[in-house]
Amino acid sequence: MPDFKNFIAGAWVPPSAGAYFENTNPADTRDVIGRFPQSGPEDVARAAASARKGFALWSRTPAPVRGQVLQRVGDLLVKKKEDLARAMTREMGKVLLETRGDVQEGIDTAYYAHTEGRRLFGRTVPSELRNKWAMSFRRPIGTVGVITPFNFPLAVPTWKIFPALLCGNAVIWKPSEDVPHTASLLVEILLEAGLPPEVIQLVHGGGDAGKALVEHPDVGVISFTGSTDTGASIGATCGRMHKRLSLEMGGKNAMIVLDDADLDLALDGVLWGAFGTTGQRCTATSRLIVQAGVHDRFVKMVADRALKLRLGPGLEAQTEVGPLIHEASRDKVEAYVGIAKGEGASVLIGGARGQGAGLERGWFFQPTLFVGVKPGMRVEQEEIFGPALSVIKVKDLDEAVAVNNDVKYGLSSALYSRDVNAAFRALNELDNGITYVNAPTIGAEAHLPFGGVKQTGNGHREGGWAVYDFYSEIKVGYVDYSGKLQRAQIDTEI
Ligand code: UN1
Repeated sequence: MPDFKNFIAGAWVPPSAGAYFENTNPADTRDVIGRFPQSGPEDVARAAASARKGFALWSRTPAPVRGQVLQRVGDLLVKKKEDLARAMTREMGKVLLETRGDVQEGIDTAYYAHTEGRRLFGRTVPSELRNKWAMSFRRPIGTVGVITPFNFPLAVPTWKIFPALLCGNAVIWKPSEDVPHTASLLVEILLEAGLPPEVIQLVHGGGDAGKALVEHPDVGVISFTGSTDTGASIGATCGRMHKRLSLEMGGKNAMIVLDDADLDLALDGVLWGAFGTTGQRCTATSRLIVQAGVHDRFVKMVADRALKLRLGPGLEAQTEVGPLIHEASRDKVEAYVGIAKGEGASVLIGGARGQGAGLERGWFFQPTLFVGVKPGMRVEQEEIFGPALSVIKVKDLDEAVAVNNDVKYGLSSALYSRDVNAAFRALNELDNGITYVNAPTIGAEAHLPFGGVKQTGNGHREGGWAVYDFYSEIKVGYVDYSGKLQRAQIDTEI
């Protein structure tokens, strides 16, 4: 079994304490991908010292030149797309079609970053005084700590690392313990593309490594995607230490289906939204809010099709739903089946582990439909992060909006209707960072801002143009060429 290493101070190195963890295939736990470093504060401290040097060099490199490195990263991702997708599916379970999409999202993010190197706009504005110039521009910040989840092992890290690099920062990356192999492959690509080695540091490990990164005084910026609980403790530390922080956390995303919807279209949408990635997306559809007139018919349509979804290893061509990431995750979904029943909902389909040939050694769980769910029940309020969908019946759009909004999260939502007035009302009234009309809650594109309201985040956005604000400091410059003292707000002409 191979031993993988950290990448610190320009070299692949073993962890300082000599401890490792195993990384296994969630579809077949006999398949061990390798042992990865269990890092701690010492490794993080070495990474931070090296990142300072990397930053000194990289922050002075012209942004268009930094962009060219990211262009080469994009080219390498294109070239290696299939191999990466296979490694990712082996490591975290989702079907190949989806890991290819995950790599594509990284490619899109790389090319966006490349061209942003020739923009990174500041603003030049008129001064209120004569013969004075007023402008703003962007400066790199320093060392950015990036902590990423398992479900998009490539795309989500690229959302953070690529703009952070393009803005001229150095990065220390602590990927999820569930997907360290993809992380190692991506760092190899960054180096092959010509990124100066000390600009990127890869520190594998679990909570200890993450905590050391968040607490390190040299790491002034933290970007985290993961659970709301972990985000809260990171937030407490960053608040105390006055760090810049971007949090992307849970969701309890709803699809609303009105009586006038194209039900066949909504059916394709809900299956993809709820059971794609085995429900393990922060954008996954986990509530289906259906208007009374079509409720019974639509629920039957969903149940009939969901029953036919083929569970299996993501590397097999016929598989539609892969395994959950690990045992604790399957236990959690299983526990929610008991919780749903205890609260008076019924399990229409699924509710059990995957059974049958080829499913014995992985963390498979059947697509599950909870019906008779009432607003306020735990399966209606809490993020399950698995293939479980709660169905809620409502009388009209007003009630649907109220149900959608009455959760602590606010990432994504979807409305299926043919009524243009309903569509615009949904866009305006649903409390989410993203609303889809006649499309499922998943599938955000890399060049638009991504993020949620309420407990989903802390006000920042990833993706698109917005993320560049997070990774750069705005500096303002005034040049007075009048040759005399001009006092702002005092020597006024009006
Ligand atoms: C996530 O689940 O953390 O919109 C990200 C989507 C994907 C990204 C999901 N493009 O579903």
